[in-house]
Parts: sequence; C-alpha cells; structure tokens
Amino acid sequence: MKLLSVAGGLVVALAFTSAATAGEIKGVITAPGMKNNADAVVYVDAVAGKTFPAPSAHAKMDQKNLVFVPHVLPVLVGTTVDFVNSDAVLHNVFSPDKCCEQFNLGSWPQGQSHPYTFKTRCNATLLCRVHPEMEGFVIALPTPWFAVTDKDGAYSIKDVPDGAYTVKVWHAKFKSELANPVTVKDVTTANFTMKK
Ligand SMILES: [Cu+2]
Repeated sequence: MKLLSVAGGLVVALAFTSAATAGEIKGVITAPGMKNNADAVVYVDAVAGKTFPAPSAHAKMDQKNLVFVPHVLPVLVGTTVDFVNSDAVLHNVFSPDKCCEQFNLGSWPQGQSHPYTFKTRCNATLLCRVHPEMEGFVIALPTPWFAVTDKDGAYSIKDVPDGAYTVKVWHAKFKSELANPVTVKDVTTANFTMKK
C-alpha cells in the first residue's frame, strides 16, 4: 500500500496486488560453433488478444567505424528506427528482405540520419552498398518483451506479467528460430541451445 498526495490535499491510496506483479525471464542461450554466445534475440511471441502500441520514441542504428552499431537491434513492430551515419565517409543502408519492403534508404553524410518504420514482424538484414563487409540486423517483434544476449549468452527480459507464453530465439547464423513454452512466475529461468 502506498499513499500518494495529489493537488487539493486529497490522499489517494494505491493498492498493488500480487496479480499485477511483473515477472522476469532470464537465462543463457548457447550457440554451438560460434565464437561466443552474443547477439541472439530472445523474445516473447505474440500473445492472443493483446496488442502493443508502437512507441513514439525512435530507436537508433548507427554506422560507426565501418560497422553497424549495435550489430543486432530488436524493436517492437511499429517502431521507427533512425539510421545514423557517424563516419566521415558515405554509407548506404539497404535490406534485401521483403518484410521491410526491400528498402534502400540511400546515402547521407556524417551526423545525418534517415528514418524507417518497421510495419510488420521482420528479421531485416541491413547492408551497405559502399562497404560489402558491413552487416547488421533489425528484428521487429510482436511484443515489447525482448533482449539480446551478451557474449556469455546471458539475457534478461523484465516486466513480463506472470502467465504462459511462447519464447522464441533468433540468431543470424541459425536458419530456424527456437520456440519453447515458458510459464512466467516471478523470476523464471529459461535456458536454450540453438540447433543447426
Ligand atoms: Cu558503409
């Protein structure tokens, strides 16, 4: 129970019930054959009857020192991503993937950016026509409950309401995503191994 003073001298009592307690999904993703377990995207799949409004805040994908930063950027479907060029050289951003309309955003100089809104569920590969070795990913997801693994494969998805979900794992080097049922109650551990 928490007391909140509001204008006019009223005191409003806010009760927080345990039913509203948000849980957490955490664990370790193992990616066999990779140099480490980084850059897997762990996410809660679409939940029947639940929609999530697109955030007004933009996400950011940088091109810096000739690499996409971050290498993998998960966002909620509907999010606008600002593609930024932080280098003194021209870059380009395009994607061969139909789920993002095979966009080619063109080129722009250092310090400028170009927005693109991801309208559907999408695993978008990002490439640069100027630098063929450059590769990055935007993963547009059906829920805001996602995380990217660190080098140890560790991830944590916070504020997931208790309940039964399908948790999926995407990794650029593995053809198919993992899909596993996970029942969340408070802090729930879910470890997965990618399969060739
Ligand atoms: Cu480039």
